[in-house]
Amino acid sequence: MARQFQFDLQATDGKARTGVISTTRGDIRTPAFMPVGTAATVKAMLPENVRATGADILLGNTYHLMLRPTAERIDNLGGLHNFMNWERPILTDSGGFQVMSLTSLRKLTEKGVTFKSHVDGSQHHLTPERSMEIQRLLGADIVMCFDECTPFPAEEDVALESMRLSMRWAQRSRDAFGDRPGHALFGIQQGSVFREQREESAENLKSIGFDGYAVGGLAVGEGQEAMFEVLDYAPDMLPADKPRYLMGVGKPDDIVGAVARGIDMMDCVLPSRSGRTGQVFTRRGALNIKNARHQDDPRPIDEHCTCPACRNYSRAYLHHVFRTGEIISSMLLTWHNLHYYQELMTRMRDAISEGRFDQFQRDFHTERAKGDL
Ligand code: PRF
Ligand code: ZN
Repeated sequence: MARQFQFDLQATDGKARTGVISTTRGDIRTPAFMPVGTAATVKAMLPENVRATGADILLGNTYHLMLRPTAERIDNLGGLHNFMNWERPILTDSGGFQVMSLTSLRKLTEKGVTFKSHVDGSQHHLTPERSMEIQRLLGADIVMCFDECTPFPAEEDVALESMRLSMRWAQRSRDAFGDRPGHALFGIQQGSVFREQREESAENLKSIGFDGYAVGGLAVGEGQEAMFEVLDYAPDMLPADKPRYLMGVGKPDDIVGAVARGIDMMDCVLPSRSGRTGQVFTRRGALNIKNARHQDDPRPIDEHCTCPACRNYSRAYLHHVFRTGEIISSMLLTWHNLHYYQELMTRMRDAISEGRFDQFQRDFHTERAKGDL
């Protein structure tokens, strides 16, 4: 019988890798970008349109869904895939990161976290065991360990304690997850910007054994230079034959730099959230459609882009619907941004397959440096 979760590396170029993760719900081409569907929707997009941009997998959130509409309700309605009408793979984050970034009143102990809902102030608990249960009820194909994302900056001894807590929670996550054919569990490396701590964390996770390994605790305010410094060694500490996932990253140049350093998967709210604030990404860098300089411009955002926003609408129109607060503005700009991100991933996968990733990187930076047309 074919394995139900499998990662096949197809080519490497320097540290950059391309391959395919096979799951029971379909293949994930890597390097992969996962659009964020926090509340069981990628905001402003129909699932079939998200697929049309080239996405193979979505990210969902334990934290949001446990509060509303609750994991038990989604389970009773046939699981998250059925509930949101997305039949392809879903990865769910485990909740701790969102608890720490979205709630004000919370208490962290060895057992887990207690917090007040940002929705209605009600009290809730999350532990590694409960997070595994919620992610099982949701029906996630890829389940993330329950961890603590160490805040930045952190003193070395504080970061060490935090990382070791995450490693004890990783073991409890593994034990609670059990054996679930067709479902994968990923460990999450922590250790802040400290190399020895990243090493200890990686060794710990490898001895527990996971289907994939995430690099957590980055993109938390340290800046790109410090993040790349960690990515110069952290991915190499993780097994080469398993997917490596950089959580919550990032801008297009962060993604290119992460792939160059051996990362296979990423997620970020940036393309979808920016779509709703008027920021759009192009090969020539980012621009904001609300800027008055677009109001008479008959050209598309990017004449080379094949997304519906660029094929059918002018910058002037997109500026107008953004300024007037029309719903179609969020739809079109989100579509363009997700299309841009997925096309970037395709271009990287092709460049790695063809052994020209260095040239791709040079061209990527040269184009951006030219600025908007
Ligand atoms: N842990 C988890 N989710 C995350 C992170 C993490 O460290 C990050 C860090 N950028 C984003 N999302 N569980
Ligand atoms: Zn476009």
